Amino acid sequence: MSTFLSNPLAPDTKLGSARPWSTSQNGCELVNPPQTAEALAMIIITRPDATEEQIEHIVARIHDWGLRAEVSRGEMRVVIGVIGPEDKVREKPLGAFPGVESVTPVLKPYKLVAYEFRGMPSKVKVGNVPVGGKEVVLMAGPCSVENEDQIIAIAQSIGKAGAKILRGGAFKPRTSPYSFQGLGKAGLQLLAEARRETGLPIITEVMDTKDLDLVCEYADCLQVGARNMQNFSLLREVGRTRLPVMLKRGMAASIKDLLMSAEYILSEGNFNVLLCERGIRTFETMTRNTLDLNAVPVLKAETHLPVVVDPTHGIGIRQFVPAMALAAVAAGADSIMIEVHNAPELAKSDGEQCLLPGEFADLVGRIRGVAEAIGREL
Ligand SMILES: [Mn+2]
Repeated sequence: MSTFLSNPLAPDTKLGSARPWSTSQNGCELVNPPQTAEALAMIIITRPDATEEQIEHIVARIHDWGLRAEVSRGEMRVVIGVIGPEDKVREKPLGAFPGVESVTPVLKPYKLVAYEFRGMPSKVKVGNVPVGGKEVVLMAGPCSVENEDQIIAIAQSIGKAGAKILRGGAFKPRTSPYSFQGLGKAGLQLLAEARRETGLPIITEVMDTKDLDLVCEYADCLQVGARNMQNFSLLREVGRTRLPVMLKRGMAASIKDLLMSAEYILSEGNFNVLLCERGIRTFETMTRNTLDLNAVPVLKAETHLPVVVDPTHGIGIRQFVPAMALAAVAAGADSIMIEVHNAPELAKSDGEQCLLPGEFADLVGRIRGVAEAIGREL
């Protein structure tokens, strides 16, 4: 049984011609958008005694009708998500199939990201690392990629300490246009070199649709930053790739806003989405942001997508990052992203909030303790 996401809007559903720009070695390939934005999701839950033939028959019929099916297999039951134009879905007698126990429309404004749509948590694979299972996955690395020595040294130390994914910004969204903006393509190349050296898959931010093709050539996971959470044209474009996407919550966005933004990505056919809580802006001034850990259990209940917490940006002060990382694991986060720098005083961005490699290694041991206490592992 696999809980990995298959893609119900896969290109084999004959939706027209391929887009011109891109296939890369990293699986960033464009497929075509779904025919209608007004999709309805209907959830079919099968009976515990439903046979494999009955399930195959249901899926085949859904395809015959020009609708799409997403099959999730649980211990006792199979959940089949049906997607298509509302008028078309409603007229089909989905409850008439042998083996069906219930048919329910997803009434929430978000459909494909809703927990009910799969009826179980999803795993998303970043490179060869599954996020969303029993293991709490650590992502770490510098805020910005600065030079070869820096990124290689940090990648090696975080890998040795137990991180499974390397982060690093090549395109940096900065509050000031006069601040360091990132190395761009050279930064991506350095990340790829660090991946070769360490075997760690890489996550890096894409800020603009015009850079997407380039970033896709290098990244194992695309990051859409907090400031771009409602950049809908960017969301649609990353939704047309097949790379995993980590979507960060905007600093003034509600949990529902985050889910609706994720829906944009899934509606384009890319189900490989991670949601990231990274702190919201409140009246508080003692910390950079307010890390909203409420979002973790709420998201885990509302969506099947894995949840990442970024305590570094959430609190913004090195000394307090470990406490919030531990709290995030306790709250149920599937992954923790932490900024680490080997010489924070020289960092071109966010030096005041990144951990030193030794501090990170120390934190990993404590995260393991919390993970085990709540029945998870590292
Ligand atoms: Mn940063």
